[in-house]
Amino acid sequence: MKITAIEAIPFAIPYKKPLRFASGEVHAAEHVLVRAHTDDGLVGIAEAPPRPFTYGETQESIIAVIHKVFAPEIVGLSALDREDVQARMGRTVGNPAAKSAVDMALWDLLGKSVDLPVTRLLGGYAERMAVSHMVGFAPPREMVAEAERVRDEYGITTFKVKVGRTPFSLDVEACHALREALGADVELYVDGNRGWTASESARALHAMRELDLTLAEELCPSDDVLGRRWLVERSAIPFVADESATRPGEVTRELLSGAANAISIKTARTGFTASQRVLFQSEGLGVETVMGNQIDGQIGTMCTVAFGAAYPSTSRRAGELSNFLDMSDDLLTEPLEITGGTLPVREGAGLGIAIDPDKLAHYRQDT
Ligand code: MUC
Ligand code: MG
Repeated sequence: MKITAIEAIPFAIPYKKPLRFASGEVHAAEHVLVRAHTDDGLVGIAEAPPRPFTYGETQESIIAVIHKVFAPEIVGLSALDREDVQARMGRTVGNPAAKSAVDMALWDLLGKSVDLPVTRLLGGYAERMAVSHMVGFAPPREMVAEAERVRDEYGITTFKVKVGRTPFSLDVEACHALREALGADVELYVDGNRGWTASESARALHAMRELDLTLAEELCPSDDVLGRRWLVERSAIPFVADESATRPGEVTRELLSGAANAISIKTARTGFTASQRVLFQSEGLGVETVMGNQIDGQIGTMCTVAFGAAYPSTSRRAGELSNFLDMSDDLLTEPLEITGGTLPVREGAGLGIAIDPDKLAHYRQDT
């Protein structure tokens, strides 16, 4: 199982409609397909979605760091040497999506080598994950129409509403409209992507206190250290750290400093190996986790399902697994299907997915 090559292939798939939120907007999935090859002919795959506004990575930087820094360190190791791979990639700071895609491609290889699904190797707890849908910025009527369509078409009943606009009354109005239209039976929570100050966040939460929101995520920046602690102390609902807690050390810092009391786990930025560390550390500290979405395509979504379904605490609440619905197409031979508001794990070896060569030829940008 010696690693012989790591490929990083840029591809671009347009969105049917852009996703807008406080820290940016996405119009196309300009991602990187990572393929790890071994001397026994196996190929492991994963996907890296660059989010420059959150982590500073671009499609170009992901390809460069994989080809120029990580591949030379990793080629020649066994695909089983995952901790050695982690240690070698860990010498380079940052680059979370690039590191994660390499890690998950190696797990896919591992599963394929023993003919078992990755989700079973990780923990094998559940067979499916409930799906939470992310509703981006739009006039309230359009946000309501989108949520109703997704509920009616896919059976999804959990919604994460993007907030963080100025004035905050725009978002308060949208959340009220969603609760009124969708009724009491759906779960609603909010994500501000650091768009508000602590005092705006407090006022917005107060204005939405009747809406039975279950979580508030990154409403204001964690660099506003005292303001954020003040806000979290007063919040009646758990405050989720997402982009402020991108690795185990940051998770400890955010939780112990009182800047958050729940953690978003995104396999796109902590792969499987570091996501396990973040999960076990969160469980040990007694805080809830949510499986988040870095606006992944179907490959990345399958990675989130494989990890989230593997453990009781990550499969307990709905995972953010539906952003791929906004894409006009994808690369898989067998597309993901959300039914009854859930996505099943795949039974096949590794991640249980395969790339359609014609689709890859069509969407890749390096030929
Ligand atoms: C989220 O939860 O914040 C927006 C930026 C990003 O990296 O992920 C999304 C969703
Ligand atoms: Mg978030």
